[in-house]
Amino acid sequence: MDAFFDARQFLGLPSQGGPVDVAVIPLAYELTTSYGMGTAEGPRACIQASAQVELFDPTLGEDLPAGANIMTLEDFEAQAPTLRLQLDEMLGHATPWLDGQCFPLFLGGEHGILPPVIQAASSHPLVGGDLSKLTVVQLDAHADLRSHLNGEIFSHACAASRSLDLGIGRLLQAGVRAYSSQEAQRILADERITTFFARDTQHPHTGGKAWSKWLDNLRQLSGPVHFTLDIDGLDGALVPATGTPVPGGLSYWQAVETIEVLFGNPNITVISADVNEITPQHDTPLTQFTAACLVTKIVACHLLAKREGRWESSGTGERADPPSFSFEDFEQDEAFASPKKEFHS
Ligand SMILES: [Mn+2]
Repeated sequence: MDAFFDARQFLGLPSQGGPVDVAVIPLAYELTTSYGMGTAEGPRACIQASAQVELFDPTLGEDLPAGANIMTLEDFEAQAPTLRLQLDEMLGHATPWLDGQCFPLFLGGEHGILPPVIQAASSHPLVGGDLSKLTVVQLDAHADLRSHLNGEIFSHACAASRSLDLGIGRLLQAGVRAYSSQEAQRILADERITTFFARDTQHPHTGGKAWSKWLDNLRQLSGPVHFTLDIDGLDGALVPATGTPVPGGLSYWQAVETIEVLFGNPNITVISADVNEITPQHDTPLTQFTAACLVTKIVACHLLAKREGRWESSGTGERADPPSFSFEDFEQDEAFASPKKEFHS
């Protein structure tokens, strides 16, 4: 048995002790999943699958952990009796890691983990309590812009709407190919949103042009960024066990390119990321292994950005006190809270 291998840790790498460079934070959470079940077991399955991922990243040019201290936290399991109180619990769990000292990488769990992670980012030194400074970059099959799903405003299908309601400055989405008319209207009406639809970027003849435009948008960003990767943004063939696999999605290399271009932009700091909607696949580890490969890519690109001075660490201790906030008092942005009946999905 290899003394340096620990199956409970991402990539099997035990924490080195001392200051943490990357925190891998499993959020086993599944309360509002609408179709396939099993996202609560996804983070652990991804960590197990990561044992088979190569430690060598050609862009980084060396084996992970590449001198960094990567720490994998124990599974978070919400205890509170109501959904909103559980979101508060998740917020409390996430906030200490958004201190500007380390890079937190959350593993979900359903996409409903996004609003507490975004709220936790508000106390990051580069955000300083003003979420309008934050851009969210999202890969997803779904726009996640519903006002509610079956009456639940904190459904995974509303993750992006709730992040906008919390006050983020911009939302960039790609891979989107399953959405409602109400979501299509919000994309047009809310100037903070830029959506690249999969039917354009994956088009057999003109897709390359649309994809280049997406990458240009990433290159033009500035300021702090949170990256949210719903693995159903990838083509369903790559992630067949995810809750709602959808055909016609992004290729693996498009997801990799998005990560490399994003972390390569010298004008932004990716302060945090999440990879969500991972569901264990039992007949083959394809779904969780695909997720583990992309999580590894994010870690490698973060470490490269840090090494090359593109990651503005805010280590001077200037941190805003987390604002007093509870999801119990949360109200939707009225302009987009449609009273219309939603169809089931
Ligand atoms: Mn999603």
